[in-house]
Order: sequence, then structure tokens, then C-alpha cells
Amino acid sequence: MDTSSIHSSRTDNGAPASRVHDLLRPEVLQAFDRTFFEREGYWVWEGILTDAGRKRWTESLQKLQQMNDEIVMDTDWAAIDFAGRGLQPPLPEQITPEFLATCCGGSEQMRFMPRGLFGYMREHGLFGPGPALVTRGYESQGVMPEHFSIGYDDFIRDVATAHPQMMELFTKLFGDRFILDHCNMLNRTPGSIGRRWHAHQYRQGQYEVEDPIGTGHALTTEYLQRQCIRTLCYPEGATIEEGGELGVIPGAHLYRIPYKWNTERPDDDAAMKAGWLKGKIHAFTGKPLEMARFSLPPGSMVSFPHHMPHHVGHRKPGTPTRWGLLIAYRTPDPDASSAKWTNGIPAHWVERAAAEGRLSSAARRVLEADNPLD
Ligand SMILES: O=C(O)CCC(=O)C(=O)O
Ligand SMILES: [Fe+2]
Repeated sequence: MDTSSIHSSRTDNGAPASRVHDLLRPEVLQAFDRTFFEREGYWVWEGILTDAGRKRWTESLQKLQQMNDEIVMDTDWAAIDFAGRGLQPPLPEQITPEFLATCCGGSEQMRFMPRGLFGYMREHGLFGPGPALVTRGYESQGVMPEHFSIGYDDFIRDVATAHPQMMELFTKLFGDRFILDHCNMLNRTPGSIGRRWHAHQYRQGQYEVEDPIGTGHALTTEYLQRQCIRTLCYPEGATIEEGGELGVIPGAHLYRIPYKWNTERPDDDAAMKAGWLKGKIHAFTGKPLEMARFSLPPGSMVSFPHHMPHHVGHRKPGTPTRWGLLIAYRTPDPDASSAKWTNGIPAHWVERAAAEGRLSSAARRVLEADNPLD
């Protein structure tokens, strides 16, 4: 296993050695249309990755998935002191090798993990002394690679926090300042059910004007300034034919409803049409809202603001895994209390990386808190 993720070497000009310089096709990057993005609530960066960028991106996601799977299988979950950390232990029948094997291969499959463990890992890290995460020849970051690819892979760290072309892409979406909200792998294995219609909130939801269903009264043509924008990268594509494709409802973000962000999400297309979509219109055209589904070729990305309802299709059996990385940035919140780092990154990792001089100034800029302490 390569250990480059821990001690990133730098080239003479300060760029990490893992950097793929020609990552994005400039003509696709330059074609971004801010008016369309604000009005329709999405932007497709079709085929934006160069061949080299796409190949490297896929390799990283495959390697990270393998690391995640190995940690799941190799860790002695029964030996970890969960109670001492204020956590419920996993159920014995869910940490057998047979059950654990069903938690591998793709994202959101670690069903054996007790409630609160992900949060604990983010906040404190699951470290020794005492039994903790078992890794094969590289350092544990106390968090699973699925949830913290940035800490385990140099290339992903670069593209998510520092790569000039990626930062240019985010600057187009946000303007000058944006801070990391979260970054997760979203690898969907064949048979994965995907995700039913839902949207998200900004920060902890403290500025939401509608509840998770909403009244419809907040419809406006004004693009919200406080935004958390998701950018999904599919290095091998995500087509309707193979499933795992993304759907959105152009214009629906203008209702400012964080649809079912924190509840069950049972709605398929028929339920949406018969329910929430009924009577809803596009604020600019007055026309009824309609769903759109993307068939994205390899190397594509798509960006959308947090209030955009979205849907992920069932990944068809017999297809390869749909490889995906979610990078969510947000506008800094002027009313957030001062802090050192964004809560989009595990504090234990960023403190250590900064202390050891491993954070580039570019990375620092996006990992700093909303209102950074001096
Ligand atoms: O593409 C996926 O698998 C999930 C997308 C999604 O719901 C999200 O990124 O919020
Ligand atoms: Fe989502």
C-alpha cells in the first residue's frame, strides 16, 4: 500500500507531486453560465475531466474503496472499547466476517457501525491506545476513507482543496471565498437502491425559512446568498442506462425548501408528481416544474445548490460500480462564531496537518473557519 497520502512530497514549484496539472478541459470550465446556474439551480460539467484526470480520479476512488473495505474486514470491532467512548457497541451478529463482507464494495454500506460512531470519528478520531481501526501499512486517520478521502489520498486532497483548476471551478460557483462543508465518496455498487427525492439545508438549518416539506410561500426569483453547493464527480460517468444517475427539478431550489433533509425519503417520481410537485411552478417562467435526469458520460461533474431536490436512480444489476465523489463547499457564514477550522474537516486531522506544516496555503484558505481566529 502506498504511504504517500501521509507524507505528501512537493515538487519545486510547490505543487504536490500527485497533482495532475491538466485535470480539467478549459473549454468546459469556461462555458459555465452563472445566470443559468442561479435560475435553473444546476450546472452540468459534461466530460470536464481530461483523460489523465479521469484515469487518476477513478484509480483514487478504487484505492480508497479498497482501503475502506480492508479496514472494515481487518478491524477487530469486538475488541474496541465503545462504552468507554460513550457509544453503543455494534451488534455481535453484524460484525461476523460474513456480515462485514456485505458492508464492502461501495458507499453507505457500513450498517454495522453503531449510531454516533461516524460523528465520534469526525470529532475525536477513533485512535488507540487500545484496539482501533486496523490499516494495512499506512497510518490510520481515525476516520473511514469513505468519509475522509482527503486524509487518505494525496490526489483527492489536491483536487478537493487546492488544485488551481478545481479552485477556479469553485470560484465560478461561489465567488472569491468558499469553505469546505464535506467531502464523501459515493460509490454505488450494482443493485444499490440509490436515493429518493430530497434536498439539503445550509449549515445546521438555522437560516431555513421553510420546514422539510414547506408551504411553497417562499418562492422567489432571488438566488440565495448563503449556499452550500454540492459538486458530484463521476469519473466513469453515471448514465440512465446503467442507473445510479442523478435527477434534479430545474427551478425547484427557488422554493427554498430543504426537502426531507432529515426525515425518511420515500418519494419516487410518481409520489413527487402526485404530491410535492403539484402546483409548483418555475419562478421565472411560471411553467409547472418538471424533473430532469442526467445521462453523464465519463469524466463529468454536476453542481447544484442545497435546496435543489435531487434523486439517484437504482444502479442496475450487472453494471460496474458507479464511482463518485461528493465535494460540498459553502459560502462562509458571517454570523458563525469564530473558530480556527471549518467543521467540514476532522479537527484532529487539520490541527495535526497544520502543526506538521503539511497544509498548503491554498488548502488553508478553504479549510479555515467561516470567521477564522487570527
Ligand atoms: O450521487 C449520489 O449517490 C448521491 C447524491 C446526493 O444525494 C448528494 O450528494 O447529496
Ligand atoms: Fe443529497
